[in-house]
Amino acid sequence: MTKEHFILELQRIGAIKFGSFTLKSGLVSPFYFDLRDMISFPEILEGVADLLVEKIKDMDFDVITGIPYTALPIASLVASKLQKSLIYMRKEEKAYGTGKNVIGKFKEGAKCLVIDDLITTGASKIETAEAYEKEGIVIKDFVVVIDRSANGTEELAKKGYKLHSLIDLDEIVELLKSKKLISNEKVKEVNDFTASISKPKKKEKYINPLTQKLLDRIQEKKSNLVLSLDVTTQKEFFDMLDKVGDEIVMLKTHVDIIDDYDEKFVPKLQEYAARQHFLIFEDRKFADIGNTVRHQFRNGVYKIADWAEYVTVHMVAGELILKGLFEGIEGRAGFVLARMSSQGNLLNETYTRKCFEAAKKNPQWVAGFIGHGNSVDDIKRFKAKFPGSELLMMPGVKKEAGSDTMGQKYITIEDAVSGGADCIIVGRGILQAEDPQKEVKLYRERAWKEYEKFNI
Ligand code: 5BU
Repeated sequence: MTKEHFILELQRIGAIKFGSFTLKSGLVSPFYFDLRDMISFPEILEGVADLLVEKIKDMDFDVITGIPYTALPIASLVASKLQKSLIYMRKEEKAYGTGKNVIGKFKEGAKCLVIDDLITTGASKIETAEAYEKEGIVIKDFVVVIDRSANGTEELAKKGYKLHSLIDLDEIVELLKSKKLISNEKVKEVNDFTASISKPKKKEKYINPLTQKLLDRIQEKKSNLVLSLDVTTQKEFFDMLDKVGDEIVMLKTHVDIIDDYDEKFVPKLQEYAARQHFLIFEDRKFADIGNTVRHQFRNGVYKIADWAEYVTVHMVAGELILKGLFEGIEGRAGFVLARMSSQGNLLNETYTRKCFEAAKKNPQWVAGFIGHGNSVDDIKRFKAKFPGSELLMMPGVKKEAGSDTMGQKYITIEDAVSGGADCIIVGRGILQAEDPQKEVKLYRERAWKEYEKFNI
């Protein structure tokens, strides 16, 4: 069956209608699509399955799903034709029995192609993808029979998904117009309607003040380089700062590795920060229950909350860690560890998603995420899922990709920033260089050059 024939058949069986239809949203639409009854017409079902097979046969996926109910029988036929496994997610929450949400067999990390009948706004596609991702399934591509959306492709792309459609509204309208099956007046009504719903809604985006502070400092200093000053004596620490402090936007410390830490350390650090105009980030990686981290942050020898504007936070103990840390104090925020750079780390996709959910609920306490990736695309997909305007802070960066002997993995400066890293975090790449002063300039320039391409 050709595409044209398929469209005409849809019209014949009443799956495509032009007239005046009140939608769930209250809007009155000049067209209406309903593919549910297609299953009762075997030749049409067969036809659409063949067209879909042709469309997707070269795509990269392990399993296929269809969104219940309408697309499930279609996906089933397509999967069978391609000899791929079918899985699906129950539409109703299951509160008893096995508790299994996904029906069918798949491996953790399986790439799943999603088939649906229609796309209108893209919102339900994104929900579906997120539900599958919660189950350890990777979603990249959606295929729909009819794209009736104004900007579904863009909406999905924002979240890192690709939309493929068999036919779109324009094709249907054009064909029916050429066959004199709809009037010019109707065509105009359709065009007016799609134009009216595609107007972007203005929504003020919340920006955490500490996110804004870092963004401002990046612009002021023309640097998105964070130095990870992992040395173990105060002398080494401040000698290095003398050489490199002017080039960096932020200094990352591990205060607890300094052998001769004493009460003079923090005032001296603050004096450098003011003079060399960098922000302070203690990479403490808080991970305990709220009450404990509150003390770890505010009390003890280091009293980190007194001087570190940013700290890293693990989400393993649950999102209330953010309350424990930041409730009641001004001018402090966390970078949530959503992905790590070390080999074999246990932060899987489900965990990463939970980090995003926690940040979405507590935007006032999250300035950004720490993250890493295997490739530019991987980082882009990761960043597209950030819930708000959080920044991506990326460690594990060097001039050349590689690894160390204790599990650290490195990607290049250019890959990090072009993938979407707002700041790169560099330690040994600079600290162990023969001439750190020269090296810090090189890192700064290379990262900034790439940053300007994407952010100015
Ligand atoms: P390096 O010398 O550039 O490898 O140092 C990287 C720093 O970033 C080091 O202080 C780590 O503790 C920190 N880091 C990291 O490397 N990877 C991560 O995923 C996180 C932090 Br979180």
